[in-house]
Amino acid sequence: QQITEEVVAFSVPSYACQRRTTLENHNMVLTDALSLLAENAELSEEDGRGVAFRRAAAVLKCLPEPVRSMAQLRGLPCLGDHSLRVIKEILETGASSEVESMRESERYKALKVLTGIFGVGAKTADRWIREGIQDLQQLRDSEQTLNRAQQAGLEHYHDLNQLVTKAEADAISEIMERTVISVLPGAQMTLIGGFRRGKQTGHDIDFLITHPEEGREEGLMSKVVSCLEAQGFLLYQKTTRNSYLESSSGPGRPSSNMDRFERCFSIFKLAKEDKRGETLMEDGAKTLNGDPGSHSPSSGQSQASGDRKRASEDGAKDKPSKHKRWRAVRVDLVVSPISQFAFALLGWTGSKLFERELRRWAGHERSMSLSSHALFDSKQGRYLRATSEEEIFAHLGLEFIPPSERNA
Ligand code: 8DG
Ligand code: MN
Ligand code: MN
Repeated sequence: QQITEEVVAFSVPSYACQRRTTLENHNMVLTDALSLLAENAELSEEDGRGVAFRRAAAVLKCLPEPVRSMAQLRGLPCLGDHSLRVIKEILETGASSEVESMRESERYKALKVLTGIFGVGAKTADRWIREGIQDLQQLRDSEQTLNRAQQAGLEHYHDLNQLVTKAEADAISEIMERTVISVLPGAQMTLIGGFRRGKQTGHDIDFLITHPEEGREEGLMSKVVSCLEAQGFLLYQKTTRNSYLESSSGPGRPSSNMDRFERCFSIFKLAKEDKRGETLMEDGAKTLNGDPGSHSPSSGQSQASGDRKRASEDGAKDKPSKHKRWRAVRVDLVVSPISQFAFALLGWTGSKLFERELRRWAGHERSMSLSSHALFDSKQGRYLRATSEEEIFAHLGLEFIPPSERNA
C-alpha cells in the first residue's frame, strides 16, 4: 500500500491589504531572516530590493502555521528566487549563511549602530563609514558636524534604542490627552502607529490630533508643543508646518508619499515610577545634574550655525546613569483637520508595508490615488469623501481590515 503525503499548499492574495496579518507569526525564523535582508537593502539605499524582501516576509507572516516544506509555498505571491533560496536553506539547515554572515559583517554592524542615532539616515551613516567612523566613540572623537536632531540622538542614544513599552505609551497618552484638552477643549487625540495595531512594544509612540469642528485645529500643534515644553516634557522637538495646500500637485496627488500635515518629531522626558508607583518627574528634573532638559549650549539658538556642533562636544551622555529617574522616549505628533481625519488615521496606523500596499492597490487595481489626506478617483475625476476607515476600504473595493490585522 502506497502512502502519499498530502501537501496542502497555502493560498494567499497578493496584496498585503487584502490579507489579515495579526501579531501571531508562525514563521518568525523565516521572517526575521527576510526582514534582515530587507533592512540591509534599505540601509544600502537599495529600496527596490528592500520592498521585495518586505513583501516576501509579509506573505510568510500571514500563514496559519509554520512552513515545513518548499512544496507548501508553491503558487504563493511575492516570493522571488532570492527569498526562496533563503527560505530553502533555513528549512534544510536551520539558518541562512547569507543572513548570518551579513549579521556579523562590520559594515552591517556599523550601519546599524550609526542609523540607530535619531536623525541619522542611511546616507549619512554611509558617508561616515567611508570616512572611517564605525561606532559612537569614533563619531564623538571625530570632527563631524551634527545637526540638532543628531546631537539629541547621540545624547539619548541608549534610551532611544530601548523599546517603548505599552505601559510607557499609556503614561505618555495620559499626559498628551491632558495637554491637548487644556490648550483646546474638545480636541481629540488618537493613538496611532504600532500601538494602535496592538503591539506591546515599539520604537516610538505616535499620536493623531484633530478637532470635530473644521479649522479649529489650526495652530494647535504649536500650542501643544509650547504647553509640553512649559511642563518640562520635551528634550527635543522639531515641528514641520502643514504644507498640504501649498503643493503644486494639488490635494490627494502628492508628488511623494510623504504627507504634509503639521507634525512634530519629539523626544519626550518620561519619569520612571518609584516603588509606590508615584512618578518622579519634578524630583528627577530638579536633582539631576547633566540634565539634558537644562540645555546644551547651543539649544535655543535658531540660526543654522547655532544648530550644529561637533560630535566631540557631546560627552558619553548616552550611558545609563544609576540615578537617572527618567528616560527619553521618541514621540511623533500629527495634526489633521477633521475632514481628512479618516485618511490620516488609515495612513498613520501602518504597518509601513500595509500602507504601501494600500497605495499600490489603489493605483494599480482601481486607478485611484490614496494619500493620508484624500482619495482621488482618476476615472471619475473626483475626490471620494470618507469619514471612517471602513468607508475608505469600501471605496477601494477591499474588505475592511481592522488595525490589529494590519501587521504585515
Ligand atoms: P514602531 O514605531 O512600533 O516600531 O512601528 P510603527 O509605529 O508602525 O512605525 P512608525 O515609524 O512609527 O510609523 C508609523 C506610521 O506612520 C507608519 O504607518 C508609517 C507612517 N509614516 C511615517 N512617516 C510618514 C509620512 O511621512 N507620511 C505618512 N503618510 N505616513 C508616515 O512614519
Ligand atoms: Mn511608531
Ligand atoms: Mn513614528
